[in-house]
Amino acid sequence: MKDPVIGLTALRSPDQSSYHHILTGPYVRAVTGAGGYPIVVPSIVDRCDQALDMMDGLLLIGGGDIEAKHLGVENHPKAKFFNPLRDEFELAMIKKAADRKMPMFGICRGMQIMNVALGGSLYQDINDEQGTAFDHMREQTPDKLVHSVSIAPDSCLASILGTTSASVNSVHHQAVRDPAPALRAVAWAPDGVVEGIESCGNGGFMLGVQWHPERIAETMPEQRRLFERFVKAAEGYREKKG
Ligand SMILES: [Mn+2]
Repeated sequence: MKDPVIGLTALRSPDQSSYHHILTGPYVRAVTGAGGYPIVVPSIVDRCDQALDMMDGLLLIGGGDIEAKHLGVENHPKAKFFNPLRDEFELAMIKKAADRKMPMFGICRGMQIMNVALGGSLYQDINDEQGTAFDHMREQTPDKLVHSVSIAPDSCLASILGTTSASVNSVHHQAVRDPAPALRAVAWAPDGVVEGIESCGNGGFMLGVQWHPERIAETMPEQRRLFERFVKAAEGYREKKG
């Protein structure tokens, strides 16, 4: 049997000086390592259905900040690296994937935009708006474990990781504020910043983490399991789809 096809929405150059639709290596390795076949999905807003028809799972990768107009407010002065086309494309993809009950996994920005697409809100800058004194952005390279998270014991996330506390490599200054109605906050940094959201009842699978499991999956089996569980959900979706 062929590997489930995982569509990863492409990263685009933040300054938009480049027309590249990029997928970086760690995501490719993490998906293939979990038994999925990764494809890059470029930001073509009017071809969402064509892309989704080819896919069994949607993986939303990291990137720059989301424009605040999607939250109905003005951009915060510290918000940066906007990519309007990518925002528009991913918001449409997430809504359509949710309608199809396609498994979704959001990483960093991917978790945030999943929450926005499904009706949740964000802190545009956690230091200014959530009030934390902790700098979640202090490590510029997302390989280092920088803070702990506590995980709801009755969550899918805890059951996948096999623990209710973990050290994570999170690099961000925005975060989920109110989870979307369909999603539940299931992991928190010590300062209360949301680091995980999910909905995995009723046969569905939507998971978002604020850290970068693709960067540590090769050395940390519990982080690798996030991809394995997601790919397994994609396999189940494909079987149901027929
Ligand atoms: Mn963090």
